[in-house]
Amino acid sequence: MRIKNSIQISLLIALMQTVTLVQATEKAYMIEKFDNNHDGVVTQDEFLESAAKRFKIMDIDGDGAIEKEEFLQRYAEHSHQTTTESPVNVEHHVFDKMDEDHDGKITEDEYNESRLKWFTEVDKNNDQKIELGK
Ligand SMILES: [Ca+2]
Ligand SMILES: [Ca+2]
Ligand SMILES: [Ca+2]
Repeated sequence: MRIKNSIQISLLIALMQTVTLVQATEKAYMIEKFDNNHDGVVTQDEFLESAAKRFKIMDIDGDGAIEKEEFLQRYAEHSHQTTTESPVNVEHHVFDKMDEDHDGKITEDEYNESRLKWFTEVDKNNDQKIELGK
């Protein structure tokens, strides 16, 4: 009984450590990508500004929405340039998450909303800033 409990506890601790690690990595990623003025902090303004720019880049045919083909094409180009460690099929998952009404395209509203949601999730202390160690 005692042994079983301690195994459960160590599993729980391992799980919590993983979650913390994921959050720290996510913050580092956001700071690397969105800290436009390189002061080590990503403000909500900086983040949304980058999001708007990114939306225009992703919308290859300029019709105001990111179709899945556009998304996958840009994603492939991007991940080819920066990293080869991207988990398989993560781009499909990301697209589906952003395409809230599931009509196969991400409108600018859907894009901004999902970006803002992401920012709010990472911004745990709700000061509209993302910085490491907080
Ligand atoms: Ca900054
Ligand atoms: Ca488009
Ligand atoms: Ca949609």
